[in-house]
Amino acid sequence: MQIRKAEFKCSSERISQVPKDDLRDIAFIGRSNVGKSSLINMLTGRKGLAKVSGTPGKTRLINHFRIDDAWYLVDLPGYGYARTSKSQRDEFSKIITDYVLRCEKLHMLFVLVDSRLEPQKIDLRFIGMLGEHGIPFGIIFTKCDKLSAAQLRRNVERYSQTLAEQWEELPPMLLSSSSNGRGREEILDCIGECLAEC
Ligand SMILES: Nc1nc2c(ncn2[C@@H]2O[C@H](COP(=O)(O)OP(=O)(O)OP(=O)(O)O)[C@@H](O)[C@H]2O)c(=O)[nH]1
Ligand SMILES: [Mg+2]
Repeated sequence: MQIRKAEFKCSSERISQVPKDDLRDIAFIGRSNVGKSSLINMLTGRKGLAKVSGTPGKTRLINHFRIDDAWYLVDLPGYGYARTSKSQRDEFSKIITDYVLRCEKLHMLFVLVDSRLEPQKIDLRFIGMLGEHGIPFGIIFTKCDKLSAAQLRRNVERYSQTLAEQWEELPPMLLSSSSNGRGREEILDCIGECLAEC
């Protein structure tokens, strides 16, 4: 799939403010600083479309980007940033859980994980919550430019093994680098397939 047109639509503080049309959302979530906003810029080929920062917690709202007048890419705030998670009970902020569990526009959620790290408990808890609620999701490994091919293979394998302890069927798993464009075609094709499903 190709992206021809990408435009910022709106930022929402709560799900009652998201666009009211019937275009579907493909959303990115993950720990603060994992590279959600960077990936949106890489996929759309528009460097400054989503705000990127080296400081975690940059994206605070639900940001809708309208793609080819046909669907939305959605940039969500990160989780796991110390200042926003007071206790385990509310480690995922209300804006995130409301959107992910209640927003009917959400068609597919990609959980972004840092390819350099072993499976992080907070990501596994988040993925567990998706499973409990039957939310369709895939996993995108970010910052793959920072690892050797062998390290990357090892880390992805370890992730698959960890998920296989809980899941009979593994979700789609894709590799990416916003620095060198790796994974662009595969991710867009995966999104295209998701959108082709009703
Ligand atoms: N080397 C490398 N750096 C990356 C990649 N993706 C993101 N970064 C860097 O990681 C930092 C965080 O990127 P963001 O895209 O702002 O991360 P985010 O997940 O949107 O962060 P929050 O909005 O704070 O939750 C920035 O300094 C990016 O330049 C990547 O694929 N490779
Ligand atoms: Mg961001």
